Amino acid sequence: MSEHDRTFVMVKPDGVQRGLIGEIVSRFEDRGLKLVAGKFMQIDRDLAEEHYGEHEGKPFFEGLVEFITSDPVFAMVWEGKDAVRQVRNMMGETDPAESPPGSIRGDLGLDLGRNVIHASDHEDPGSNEREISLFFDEDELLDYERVDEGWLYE
Ligand code: IDP
Ligand code: MG
Repeated sequence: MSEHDRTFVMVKPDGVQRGLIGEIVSRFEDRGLKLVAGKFMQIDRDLAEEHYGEHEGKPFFEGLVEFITSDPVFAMVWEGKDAVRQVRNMMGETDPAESPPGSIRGDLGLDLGRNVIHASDHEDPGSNEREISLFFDEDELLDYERVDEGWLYE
């Protein structure tokens, strides 16, 4: 399994409130990615500031922290071949308006500040591991085989 990587994904408060957890989980399951951890939780300010630390000082930072801590989120870890890049491609661009139809943000969102989902960035190597360890303990990451794995990979 060493050629497979893991990525951190989160349905943001707008996605939870709009009843989109199932839709979003389905897309990753259907793609063949494997769910290895999941947690329904409300993020506190410390965790939010650390998670979005790269954006500290930007004009949208305070609003982003307030939004992400305002209501529950669904945090997950997904595993698969090139998972970090595949999930970013499925997610679309940061702005839903720039996201193609067929992508999660392009199908389910309209506004930059309410873009439904977070996923680790393949252009920021190591962000996946950093984000996974911020949200999950090692023993919460489950190691198992999906029954269809033999048909998903050559
Ligand atoms: P990403 O979520 O596509 O990785 P980032 O640039 O890392 O995008 O920004 C993190 C989050 O901050 C975005 O998903 C979005 O919710 C919010 N954000 C980014 N830029 C803006 C902005 O200009 N106005 C409002 N919110 C923003
Ligand atoms: Mg980002």
